[in-house]
Amino acid sequence: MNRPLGITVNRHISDLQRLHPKATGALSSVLNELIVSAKTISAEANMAGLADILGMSGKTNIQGEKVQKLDEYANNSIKRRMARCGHLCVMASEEEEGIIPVKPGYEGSYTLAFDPVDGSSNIDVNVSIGTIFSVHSRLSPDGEPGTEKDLLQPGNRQVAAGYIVYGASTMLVFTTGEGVHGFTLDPSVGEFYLSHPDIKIPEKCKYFSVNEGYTNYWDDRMRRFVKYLKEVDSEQGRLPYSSRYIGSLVADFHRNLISGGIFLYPSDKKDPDKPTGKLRLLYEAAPLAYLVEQAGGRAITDDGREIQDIEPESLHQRVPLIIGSRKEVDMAEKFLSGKG
Ligand code: P6P
Repeated sequence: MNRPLGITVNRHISDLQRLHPKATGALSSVLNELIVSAKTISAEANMAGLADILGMSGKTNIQGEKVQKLDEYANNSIKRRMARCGHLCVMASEEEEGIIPVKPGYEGSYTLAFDPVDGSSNIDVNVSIGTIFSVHSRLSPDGEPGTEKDLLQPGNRQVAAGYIVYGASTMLVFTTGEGVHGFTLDPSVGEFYLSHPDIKIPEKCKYFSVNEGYTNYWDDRMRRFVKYLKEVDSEQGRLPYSSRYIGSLVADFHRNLISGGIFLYPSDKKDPDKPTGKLRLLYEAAPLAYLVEQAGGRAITDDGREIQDIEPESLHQRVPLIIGSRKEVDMAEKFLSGKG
């Protein structure tokens, strides 16, 4: 069969690098190594449901090998591969409390923060899950191990960010500041091909995504905004927005990015330990905020701060997140500032 001459993600990355004559290729190498991990995680994700059937339940499989839960597998896969890529100085993972050093002697000029498998509770019910990553340039001197300070940088200083969504197909979506581009994995050849060049989030917002089960825990202004989204506005001839909430951040974000939508995970009073909501700044909100802004959207907290401007204070800091089509995020800001 004559396959169309698709643009592979490696070709796309080298085209991006050509835009920067002074580029050393280090960032390209970080991205290319991450892509290898994405392919292995995709293969495992497709097998995750079979673990029990294939006698791989429990902690050891029939070969006596330790069977890892998918998020543990994904974390180890990314951590081990990236520690040796030679272009990172330090990493942070949703799965690890502290900073993750790179292999001594392999220190490079970038940092990597990642959520290896976001939404892992959805694996057992076969709902799409995702890996999210964020790259910054180091602040500390080259040649030394990186520090936590290298990781605690605001989203507006990211040099790359993206996610892989493991769904009906596996897609990689990322930005290096020159727009957002989507690639679909052809598992038969193990290549990601450019399938969604220069993604722009539609101005026409079709969906709103929020867990309405927590309505009683929200601030009243948030309740009023979500009520507004569900109302018919005969003056403006507006019908209600459609509600879509998968409970898997990458899947919800990806649908809204492609079709137009707003996702909200606001502060709530359901868990006194998580007053500012459940989602993390460093490796969830900030990378998705960089992507959505590159695609023409917006990302704020529920007290009107731009996600990208927040100076992180800790690796696993949580933030409220309102992200998606710009007009609806602007509208949310109006309601939340009491003007809606
Ligand atoms: P809730 C998955 O556990 C996750 O971290 C995100 O992927 C998702 O958006 C959110 O939590 C769902 O949380 O409280 O609505 O179940």
